[in-house]
Amino acid sequence: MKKLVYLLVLTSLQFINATDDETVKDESKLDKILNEHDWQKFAEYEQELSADSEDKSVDENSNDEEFGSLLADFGRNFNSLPLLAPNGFSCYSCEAPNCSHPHVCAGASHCYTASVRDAHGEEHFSKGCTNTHAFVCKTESYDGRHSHQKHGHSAQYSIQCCQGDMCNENAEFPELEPVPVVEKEPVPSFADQNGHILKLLLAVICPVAILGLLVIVILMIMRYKHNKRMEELNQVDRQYQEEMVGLRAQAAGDSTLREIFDDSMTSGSGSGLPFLVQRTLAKQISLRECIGKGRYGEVWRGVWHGESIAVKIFFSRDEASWQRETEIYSTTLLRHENILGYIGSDCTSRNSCTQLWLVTHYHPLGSLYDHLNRTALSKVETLRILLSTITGLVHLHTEIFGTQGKPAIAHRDIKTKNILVRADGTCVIADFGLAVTHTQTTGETNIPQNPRVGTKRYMSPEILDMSMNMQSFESFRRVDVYAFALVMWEVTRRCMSHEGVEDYALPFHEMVAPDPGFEDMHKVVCVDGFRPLIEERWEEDKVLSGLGRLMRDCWHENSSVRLPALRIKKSLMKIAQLEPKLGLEMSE
Ligand code: C9U
Repeated sequence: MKKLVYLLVLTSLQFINATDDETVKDESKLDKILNEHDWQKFAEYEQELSADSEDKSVDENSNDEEFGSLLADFGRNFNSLPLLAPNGFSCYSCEAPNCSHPHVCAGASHCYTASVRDAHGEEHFSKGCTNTHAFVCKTESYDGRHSHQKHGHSAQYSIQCCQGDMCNENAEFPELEPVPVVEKEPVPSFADQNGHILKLLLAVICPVAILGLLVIVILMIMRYKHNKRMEELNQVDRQYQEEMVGLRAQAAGDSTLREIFDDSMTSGSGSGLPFLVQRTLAKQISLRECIGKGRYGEVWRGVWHGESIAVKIFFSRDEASWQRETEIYSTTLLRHENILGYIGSDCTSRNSCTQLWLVTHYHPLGSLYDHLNRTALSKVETLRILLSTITGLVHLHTEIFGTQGKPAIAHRDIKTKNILVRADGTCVIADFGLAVTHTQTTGETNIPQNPRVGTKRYMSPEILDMSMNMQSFESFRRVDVYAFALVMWEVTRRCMSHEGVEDYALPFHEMVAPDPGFEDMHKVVCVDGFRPLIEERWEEDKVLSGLGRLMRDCWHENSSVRLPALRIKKSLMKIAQLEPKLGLEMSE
């Protein structure tokens, strides 16, 4: 009997397994039981199955179709097992495969007569007792039309039950239908499964690999471009340096700044360090604190050979300014006490970013703008600032002939933020990123290609109304003079007299916003013709009134009426003579 039920269960579960992936593990379990012919395990398995079926019948939502009609029968009928004979029936019992050795079994709820054709086509006939009526008797016969998921063929069976002592004794074995032709359901082969995995991997790996490759290519292109740009910049740098006569390679090693500068002053026509020293400048400098930030980039105080230096780090978008400033400092004799002292330029690559450095002397008092905001000035201090600044401007504007000469240079961005205050109260002019040069002998005016323009607040009327003659170098000088007049106004406001002093203010502070546009400035300066206010207090003071008159002559609407820098310097010296304390100190 057990063997029969076992065969039935097996064939049933083969079907279930063929339709439900989750039960695949049960199938292998049963396969194992089958192969081992272990009846003990089978009994346990039968119990397990009964329990499972009970669970499923409790679940109202269980989908019978999913489990096949067979399981539906199992589930529903288990709960309603009829207990007809309290002591059970006696049945005729004979074992599969050919119902040999008949005997009598007892205590059955039903007697059964069964025919089974197993998955290999072998027929088994048996009779016997059963108490799992629902499991055995109410099971529909199975025609084996569904193929086994693994083997590709299935078993058939038919079973008849009866109730009554020995009711199955003369019962015929139920006939099984002929073996159906079943289409073998394709079982994916190992190679097919591998193919799927391969396809999946390819679908994931390929895009990732392509993306990675693309990123690498882009990075390589960027790196190539960056290196090329660096090479170009180095080329520009080298070009300037090659123009220096008698260039001498010198190690920065143990020399002090002064020794190096003294040497570089006598070694060529440019200012700053010898080229080879400049190449390693950035590596030798330790940046200490950021002392300025702006559209141009940043300014840092650094330490080089134990001395403070200023480092201007340009944004790479303002490369033109770095290039121009380096060019101006390198090719012209710009070493002057009122021009910011140049040490060198370096372009380095940090984290694949081009860093453009301009290294100069460091002035602890900062810019004139900072200084004026901080302190009110005595007349001596005022005149010292103005005289030293105009002296720097005269030097710039003047062409010097000869081997130690220099072209005339117009600054184009004179303002208090571009003037630095030395410890002795004199000033130096900085920022030559926009400078224009002119050489009389060739008549050539060199205007750099630079998208940057001067500071709008300090723009002269002829720039604002675009009437400036760019062909004439003199026009550029006059633009500087106009801007210097505004600087004079800012400084003079901070000069104390008996009547007091004004707070620091930027020119046109009452008329335009903090960052005025070109149109705003044009309206104020050209259309309305405004100029900064000459304070009444100034009229009461000889020096201040003199300065007032001078600035008026310098910001004249008609640029040709404006005084040349040398004339301004002379006028300032005349004013300085009114100040006895200063008269003696001022030379030249
Ligand atoms: C920000 C304008 N600027 C200042 C300096 C430069 N630009 C510069 C120009 N070309 C090449 C290199 C640098 C500059 N600054 C100093 N000294 C300095 C010291 C203190 C300050 C600013 C500048 N402070 C700013 C306000 N906060 C306190 C510190 N020396 C040389 C050049």
